[in-house]
Amino acid sequence: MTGVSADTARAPRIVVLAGGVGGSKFVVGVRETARRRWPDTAGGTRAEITVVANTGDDLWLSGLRLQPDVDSMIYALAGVNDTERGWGRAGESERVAAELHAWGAGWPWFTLGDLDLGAHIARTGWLRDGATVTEVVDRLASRWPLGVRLLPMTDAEVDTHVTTDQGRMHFQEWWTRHRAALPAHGFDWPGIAHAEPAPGVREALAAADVILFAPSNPVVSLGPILAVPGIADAVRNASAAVVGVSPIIAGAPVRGMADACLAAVGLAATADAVGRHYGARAGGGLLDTWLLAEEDASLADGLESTGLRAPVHPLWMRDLDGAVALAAAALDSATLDSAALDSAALDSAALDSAALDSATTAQFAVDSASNGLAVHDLTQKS
Ligand code: FO1
Repeated sequence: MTGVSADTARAPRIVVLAGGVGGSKFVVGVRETARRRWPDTAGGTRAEITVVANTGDDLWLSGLRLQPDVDSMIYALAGVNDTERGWGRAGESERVAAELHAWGAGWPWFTLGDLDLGAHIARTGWLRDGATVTEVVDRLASRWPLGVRLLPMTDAEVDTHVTTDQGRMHFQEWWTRHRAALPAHGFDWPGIAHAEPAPGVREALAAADVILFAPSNPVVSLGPILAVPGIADAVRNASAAVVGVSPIIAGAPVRGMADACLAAVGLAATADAVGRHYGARAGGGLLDTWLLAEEDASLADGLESTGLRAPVHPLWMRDLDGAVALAAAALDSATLDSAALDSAALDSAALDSAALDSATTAQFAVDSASNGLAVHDLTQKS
């Protein structure tokens, strides 16, 4: 791989599919990596970063529209997030929540912070005025200089529901009230079969140089994004390198309760099972590369036999340095070798070890029926 001179080259177009806390931490790492590798003159980056956010976690509560993953992303990129709790605003107070509970309104197990409520009220007002979800997300994201373009996966309402032993309920009730401990048998997103990707999503994927799957919950964060008709195909057909980061390390989710979600759709909580679930593009799946944790190095050979590249890196994002190192490893794993691209920063040892040529990948092509991702299968336990 050879770099090209900075004055004729352009910085890469990076698209990240993301949801949840893991997704927002990873995107912060991608932004910082881009700032260091492709700096502009104003302290930002010349790279174009588009984040496609999960909106499957969204809900109506006390007459307000909540978008937890969109808000987590905005708060984290703005640096106003509560890093201990993992959701909501730092320095939050709960006076309104106490009043709601006293009135018997809302869900007693689901706390709406006072600062956070400002976002929900603003969003609901704009939606009631006729704005689309894309327009609302754009307005919310414009409050702070986030350094990325934030798009919802769709403008349609496709809130996740869970089928459990105690009936069907909204995802947030299962996740927050029951801490994902109620045995679940599947997830569904009413109306998603007729949803369309939000304006700009297909175009961003088609124009991307690299597409990154954040280490987000594969079932309820990236699952809904990929279940919006047209998005999985746009990833499959993209000219970009597609790199996923495992959210599972040594048989356990990095954070959250992804193991319960995986069990509900009949998948093991292993980096191997999730990598095979997404599948290699060489075999009709979605990924070229699946980044494994060092703890899972023994899985690499098996995954590579399915046509995936499976480089091994530290995957923990304990702080900004960890998130930057992970984002850098993900970008290094992409073969950004277009002559028009400023790839000078991509000639690291990690890149050299990770990047096999496409012929090598293609020779591992496997039967797409056994390996390709069937996102709609997530609706049922197999
Ligand atoms: N998570 C909780 O565990 N308890 C809560 O009371 C809670 C409130 C809440 C309010 C707004 C919001 O945007 C997110 C909130 N979350 C809460 C987080 C959320 O339930 C999930 O962690 C995400 O949807 C999963 O990505």
